[in-house]
Amino acid sequence: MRKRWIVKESNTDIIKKISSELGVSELTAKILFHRGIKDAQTAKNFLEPEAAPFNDPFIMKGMRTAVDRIKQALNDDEKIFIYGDYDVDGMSASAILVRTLTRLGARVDSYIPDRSEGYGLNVPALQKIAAQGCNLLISVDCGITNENEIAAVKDLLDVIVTDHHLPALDEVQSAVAVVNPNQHGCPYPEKNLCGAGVAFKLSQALAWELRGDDVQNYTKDIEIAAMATVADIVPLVGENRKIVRMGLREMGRTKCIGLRALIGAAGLVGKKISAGQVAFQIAPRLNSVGRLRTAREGLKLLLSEDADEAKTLARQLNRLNQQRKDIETAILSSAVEQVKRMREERGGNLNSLVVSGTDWLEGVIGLTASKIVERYNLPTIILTTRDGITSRGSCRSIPALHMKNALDSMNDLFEQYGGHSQAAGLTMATKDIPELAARFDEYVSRNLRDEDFLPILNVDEIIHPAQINFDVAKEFDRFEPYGLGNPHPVLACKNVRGSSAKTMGRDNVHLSFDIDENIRAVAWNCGNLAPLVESEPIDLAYEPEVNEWQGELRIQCNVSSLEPTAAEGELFPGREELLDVYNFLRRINVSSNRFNLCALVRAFNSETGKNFSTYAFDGAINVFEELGLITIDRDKKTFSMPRPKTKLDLRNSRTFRLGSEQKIFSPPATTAKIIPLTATAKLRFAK
Ligand SMILES: [Mn+2]
Repeated sequence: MRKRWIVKESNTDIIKKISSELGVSELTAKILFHRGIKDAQTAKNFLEPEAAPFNDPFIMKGMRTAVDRIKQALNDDEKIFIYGDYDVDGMSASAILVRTLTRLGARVDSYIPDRSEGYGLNVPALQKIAAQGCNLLISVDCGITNENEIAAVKDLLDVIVTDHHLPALDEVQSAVAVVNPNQHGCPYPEKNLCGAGVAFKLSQALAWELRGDDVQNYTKDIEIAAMATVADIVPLVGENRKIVRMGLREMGRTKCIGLRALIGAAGLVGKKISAGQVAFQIAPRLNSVGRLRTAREGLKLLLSEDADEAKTLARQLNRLNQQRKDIETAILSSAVEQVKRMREERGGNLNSLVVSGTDWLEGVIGLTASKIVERYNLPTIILTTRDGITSRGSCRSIPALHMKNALDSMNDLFEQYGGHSQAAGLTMATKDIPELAARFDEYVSRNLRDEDFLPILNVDEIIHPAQINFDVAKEFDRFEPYGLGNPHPVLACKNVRGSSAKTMGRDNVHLSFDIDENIRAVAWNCGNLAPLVESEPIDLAYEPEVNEWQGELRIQCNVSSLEPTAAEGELFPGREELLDVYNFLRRINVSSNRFNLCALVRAFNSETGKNFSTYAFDGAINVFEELGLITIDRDKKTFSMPRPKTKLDLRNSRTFRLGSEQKIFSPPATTAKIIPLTATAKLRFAK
């Protein structure tokens, strides 16, 4: 699918000012500007979060009262319970407080509900905890919506709520203290902390109060807080950025035996760990145990004092994570199968996707919905039913469509629903799913234009890789860690010439090539495009990185998007040409089902004497895919050509409509704008 490039807007004066005051390149200043940074001090705090101070935890409303009550519990040797949540944030927040209080000499125990008990505090659990002789309960990552439950056990238990979620309408009044930067009237400046972040701040406050530990130097368990901050997908800006940057640094030498085992199970021992590795390799392992078994096992790991026990637990998590992946793959392939049938039956013209199944794991359908959106770039709802009567759905959207508004327009169909612009959840009667599918599709088609369905590539700067010098590339390191609120910078350039393309990795899935002879580019999962890079100009999005290669430092372009460039003046294939391509594909498919785009273009051109660019040929294939005339399995690299089930109408294909209106061919080759850099390009191979 062709991407729509949107170059972010900037302000030259501010960029020049940041650049000169901070001594960074204008490119770096521009990327900072695109992250909402408009002055040199904020920019400095962003680039050097370690040097920026922690906020004083006692600014948080309720912190003083909470600390005093915990101090009293320590003095009176009361038994304290930590009550958490079953996701990574909840497990981590629990672990941080248990570890802190244990260090301070408290008698402390913990409780995490099962998914079947539901999220947050529940009365039976609270009563059971009180019956174990506990006087003080501290909630982490939950509790802010549980006024009723806290009131119900008021005579049995003192409750301190620590949370980061937005408060409900009826505020918590029955708790001894409420610590939540998002509660009404809390002056704490950092509103984006996760539950474990709040637990970490409480630990800082307790250590200062009871041990006189300087808040600015207190970083115990910061690596656990960092893991949760990444996993909970809160913005990695402000104090969160400081926590994650410092926590990632500590991760490799963590004193938490369980986390060390987890890092080992993920195969990351001795490696510099990035936020991405936490998000995709470490956190999912902890998450799976909460999804498939009980989060108490995850917490047990984080609290383990025994390396052998921790290793055994971490190995179990590996197995569960594999199981979760298998379930995800099964749901995904069944969903893809449904999309394929819908395309064939409707002859294209899909504006949205509504797919459903029986006994699909509720904890997994949200992940699947995200993958489906990634693949088709259509607003998607995935539903699952257990009893056949009621279904639960997970919704994911594309930027042009506000999902919550779409659901509002058909709220008569739902028993329950909620969410925001890009994600939502719902519960409804299974029998109404066909009606949901029809009305949702109609809503989307009414509200979106064809070009809204093109995936968007947000570009920080149009710049040719040869213009990136060594100094500038080095500055890119300082943007890490990446995550919500701080995406990878995207540099892009059209009409680039590549050479010396080589495939690498297992099954030759990855690609490396040279730009301008001496700039190395690496494109993951693009191995099949090696012939394209060799023979035609390409459109690139990339991020520069400095790395060491054969003892020499050099710049590498990490390619995030690689597309064929349209030849200048070339038009989108018309009806006749599409028919030629279609007949060619049918002929080929009789003897081979191998799908290799570059090889197919060559064969087509030599067989028909035409001169199709890869871009035009790929456009034609997109049209057939949308119309259900071709099914491509991009993992297996095979294709099949089902017989059309409906009368063919090319105008049912969005790509055809956009193409014939000349809305998807790239504009004439963009000449990269040159921006002044701090040093000359000669430095590229500096040692
Ligand atoms: Mn949370």
